[in-house]
This record gives sequence, C-alpha cells and structure tokens, in this order.
Amino acid sequence: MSKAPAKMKKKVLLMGKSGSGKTSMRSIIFANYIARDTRRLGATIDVEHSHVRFLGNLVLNLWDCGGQEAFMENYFASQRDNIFRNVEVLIYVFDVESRELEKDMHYYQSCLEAILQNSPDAKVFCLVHKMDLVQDDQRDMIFREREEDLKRLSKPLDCTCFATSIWDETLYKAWSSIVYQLIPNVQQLEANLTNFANIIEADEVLLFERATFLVISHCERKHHPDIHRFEKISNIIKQFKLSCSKLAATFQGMEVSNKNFSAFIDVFTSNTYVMVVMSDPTIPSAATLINIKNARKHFEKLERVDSGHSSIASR
Ligand SMILES: Nc1nc2c(ncn2[C@@H]2O[C@H](COP(=O)(O)OP(=O)(O)OP(=O)(O)O)[C@@H](O)[C@H]2O)c(=O)[nH]1
Ligand SMILES: [Mg+2]
Repeated sequence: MSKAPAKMKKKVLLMGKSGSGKTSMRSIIFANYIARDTRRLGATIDVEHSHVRFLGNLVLNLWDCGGQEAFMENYFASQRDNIFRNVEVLIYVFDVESRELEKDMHYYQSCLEAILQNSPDAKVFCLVHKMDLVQDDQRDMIFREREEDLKRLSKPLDCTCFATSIWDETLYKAWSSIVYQLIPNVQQLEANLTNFANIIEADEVLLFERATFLVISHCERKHHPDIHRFEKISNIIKQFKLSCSKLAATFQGMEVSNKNFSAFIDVFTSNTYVMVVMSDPTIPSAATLINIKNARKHFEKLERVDSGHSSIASR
C-alpha cells in the first residue's frame, strides 16, 4: 500500500505599499476574481493568510501583508521573526505610478535586509505593477530603468523583475514564472512532456495548473514567433472557464482548428489541463484525442510520485 505523500508547504510573502495591487493579483490568480472586481477590495489589515493547494501536494502558504505604513513598521520590528522566517519566495509589488519612489525603495531595502537575516535562500521577485497606466510606447523604457535600479539595490541578493498589470496577460507570465520555481522536480515533468510531444508528433504541448491556469511546463517542437502566447492562452482560457462556471457549466475542453493547425485543450490529470498543438494534416483529431487520453495515467502517476519523492527529500 502506498502512503499518501506528505504535504509540502511553501511560504510566499507578498509585500509592497498599500494600494500597489497585491490583493488584486492574488484574488485574480487564486480566487477566480476578474480584474473589474478588484476595485471593490478594501485595504488589507495586517496579514491575510491563505493556503492554496497547487499541484496536489504543493501548498502555497500566501502571506498577503497589508502595506499601510503602520503595518509595515510592525513587520520590521515586533513581528520581524514571525514574518520573515522560513520564506521561500518574496514577491515585492511596486506601483509604477507611485510618486514616492524613494520611500518605496527604502521599504524594499528594509524588507531585503530582514530576508537576508532570516531567510537568506529565499527567491526574490519584483513586480513593477499597474503598467497599463503607463503609455504604451513608454513601458519598455520605464520598466528597464526600474529593473536596473532594483537589481542594483538588491545586491547581494538576486531579484527577478516583471512588468505586470491585472488588465492583460502579463500577470500570468509573472506568476507562472514564480510558481515554476516552486514545483518539485519540474525538470522531470518537462522531460516526460517532451517525450510525449515527440511520440505524438505535436508542434507544442503545454501543461496548465488546473485551478489557476498558469502554465507549469511546456515543450516546443516547432518554433512559434509569439513569445507571449502562453500567458495569452492562460488568460483567455481562464476567462472562458470562469464564464462557463457562471452559466453553471463545467469547462472540460475544446478543439480549435484552422487550415494551419489544430489545438486541443483538455482536462488531463487531477491537477492539470493539457494543450496539444498539431499541424500535420495526416494525423486525424481522433488519434490525437486518444493519445492524450492514453497519456493521462502516466502523468497522473508521475505527479504523485514526483511530489512524494520530493517531500521526502525536502525534509
Ligand atoms: N490600473 C490598475 N489598477 C490596479 C492594478 N492592480 C490593482 N489595481 C487597483 O488598485 C487598487 C488597490 O489594489 P489592492 O490589491 O487592494 O492593493 P493592496 O496592495 O492589496 O493594498 P493594501 O492591502 O492596502 O496593502 C484596486 O482598486 C485595484 O483595482 C493594475 O494592474 N492596474
Ligand atoms: Mg491588500
């Protein structure tokens, strides 16, 4: 008899000044909000904890830290150990339109100091958020400037920066990348996906986490020019799935075809959806659907073994 693998909890700190958009992002990615609904969110009081089950045994322990100054001061003083201990990931959110850049940076540095002391191995991500408020042709330049400053200020820690907005797919790109770092044995998953793609002769295969629709693994066998396609698909399909559930329907899958390719999106394992893109016109849809069906069991098993092994390794 196999024992159920132990849960693996990973503490994720979400920080940044009040109104920068922390709770908005969390609600959209993990709680099925749509962007418009976030306008109704009130300021977060102290810390809001949430546990998100992600890929079976992986549990994200999100600490959404209210950013009002009185709270921030507390985090760095009386609550310091409690907040900054055992952190796996720090996500620091900057409002790109903030007019108190210096103060924002000051708080960020205090935060890094506390991280260095208490969780020196934590991974650090900075989100330059609300990019939709910046004029289109200025976005790249402004982001690069900020990124350069942040990387310099973060030393000796390394930080990865993303330009984000709740109003487009950039949010999915950032959160996919973050979550990707937390998935145990993601390389093994990717190797198996590559195998699968080769066997069925797909152009591309993607795996999405089932609840969030974040891309957690992919294999590209034929070059595709749009580097933003993953997050666009996450965004579109998640919206569609939410619309379905409002109509009391469950989204199971879909097939989209034109003269160049067919794309199949389908429920895959208990924690994932899969997308398969095929362009060989001699392979009938039915064959691909059967191939997907046959691969399920293998990936289901892989998922269980995966998380089981690594939960032992991580002790
Ligand atoms: N234009 C724009 N507005 C955003 C974006 N993200 C969030 N907002 C808005 O910003 C406001 C504040 O968002 P919250 O998520 O509550 O901010 P918070 O960081 O949680 O604030 P505290 O809980 O006080 O720390 C809301 O009205 C959101 O709709 C974005 O990407 N673009
Ligand atoms: Mg909040």
